[in-house]
Amino acid sequence: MPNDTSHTGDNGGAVRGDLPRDLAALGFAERFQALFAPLAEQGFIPGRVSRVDRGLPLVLTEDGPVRAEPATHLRETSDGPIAVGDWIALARPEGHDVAIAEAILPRTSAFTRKDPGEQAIGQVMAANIDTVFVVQALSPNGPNLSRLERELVLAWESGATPAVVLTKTDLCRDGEALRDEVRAVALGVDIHLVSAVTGQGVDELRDQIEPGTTVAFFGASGVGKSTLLNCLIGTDVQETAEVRETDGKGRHTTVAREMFFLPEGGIIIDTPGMRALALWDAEEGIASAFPDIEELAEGCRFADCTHTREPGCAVREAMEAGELAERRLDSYLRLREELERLTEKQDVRARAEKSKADRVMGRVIKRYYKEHGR
Ligand SMILES: Nc1nc2c(ncn2[C@@H]2O[C@H](COP(=O)(O)OP(=O)(O)OP(=O)(O)O)[C@@H](O)[C@H]2O)c(=O)[nH]1
Ligand SMILES: [Mg+2]
Ligand SMILES: [Zn+2]
Repeated sequence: MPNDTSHTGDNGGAVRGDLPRDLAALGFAERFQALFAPLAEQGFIPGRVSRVDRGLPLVLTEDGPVRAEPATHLRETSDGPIAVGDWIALARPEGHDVAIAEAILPRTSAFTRKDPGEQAIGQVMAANIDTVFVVQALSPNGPNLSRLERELVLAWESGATPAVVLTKTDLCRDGEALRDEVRAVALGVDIHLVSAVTGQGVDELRDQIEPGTTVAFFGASGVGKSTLLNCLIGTDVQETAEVRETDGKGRHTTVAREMFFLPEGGIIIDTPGMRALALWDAEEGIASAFPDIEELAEGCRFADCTHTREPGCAVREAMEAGELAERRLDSYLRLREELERLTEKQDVRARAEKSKADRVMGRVIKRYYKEHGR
C-alpha cells in the first residue's frame, strides 16, 4: 500500500509520516539537554538525525526537518560519522541555504559493526538507542542461534538494553519450545513473540516502547522488521516484500536506516537486514552475552585458559558433562577469535596511521629547518 502520509522534506529528502517537532517527543532526554546547554548559548540549534542520505543527515528540529551538511571536521569517512539517532548541534550561517552539522553530542549508546568494506573501521548503525530489538523469524529455517548470539554480542556492546523479538509465530507449531531454545542463548534478555498475521504480541511490544524512548530493530533481511514496524505504527510507513521461495531469505527491501514515530510517543529505528555482521570492539559484549561461559571460566586452572586444550579447563569439562552445548562453546570461541583478529588489524592500522603522521611531521620539521636554518 502506498504511504499516504509521505511528504517531501527540506532539500528533497523523502520524509515519511508525521514527524514530531517537540524535542521531548524526539527523545531529547535530560542528559542531552544538559550537554546541549552550552551549545545553545552559542546559538546552536539542537536536532536529531532521522536518516542519512549520501552522507547528508536529515535533522529533525523544533522548526521541522532540516537537511544538513556535516562540518568539514565531521566528514572523515565517506558515509560520514553522523549516524541515525545522533543529536546534532546545527548552525545556520547567514546566506547559507543548508544548515551545518557542527557537532555530535556524546552518544549514550551506539550499535556498531565493523565496516564490511574496510579493514578496521567501525560503522555506527544507530545511536542513542534505549533498547536494541534483535529480530529473528520463527520460520522453517529460524531461529538461527549462532547468528542470534552474534547479534546479542553487538547489542550488549552498544550500551543499550538488548531484547529479542521472535516474529512469524503463526508459521511455527511450537513457539514456546523455540522460545526455550532461544532463552538458553539469550541470557538475561527479554524475549517477545509476535505475529504480524495474527497480531499476537504486537500490543504488548508496543507497550514496551515508552514515549520519548528509542528502540532499534536489527536482524537478517526478511525476518519481518518493517512489517512489525507497520503493525506497531498502524499504517504502512515502510515497504515490505516476500522472502524468496527458494531459500526463504529476504530481498533486502529496506535500504536505509530510518527513524519512525509511534502515535503513542515511542521512537523506532528500522534498519536494512545485514548480511555481514562483523564484530567491532566486542570485549564487553562477548562477556555480557556469554555470562554462563565467563562464569565457568573462573574455574579453569589457568587464568588465560583458551578453553581449547588446556588441562583443568572447567569450560570443556562442563561441555563434556553435557552442561554446556558444544554449539554454544564453538560460537563463543569463534567470536573470541574474530575479536582477536580484529584487534590485530586495529593495531596495524593504528601503527600505519601513526607512521603516516610521523612522516607528515617529518616533512613539517624539515621545512622548518630549511626556512629557519638549524
Ligand atoms: N507469516 C508471517 N509473515 C510475516 C510476518 N512478519 C513479516 N512477514 C512477511 O515476511 C516478509 C518479509 O518482511 P519484511 O518486513 O519486509 O522483512 P524485513 O526484516 O524488513 O526485511 P529487510 O527490509 O529486507 O531487512 C514479508 O513478506 C512479510 O509479509 C509474520 O508475523 N508472519
Ligand atoms: Mg525492512
Ligand atoms: Zn578453560
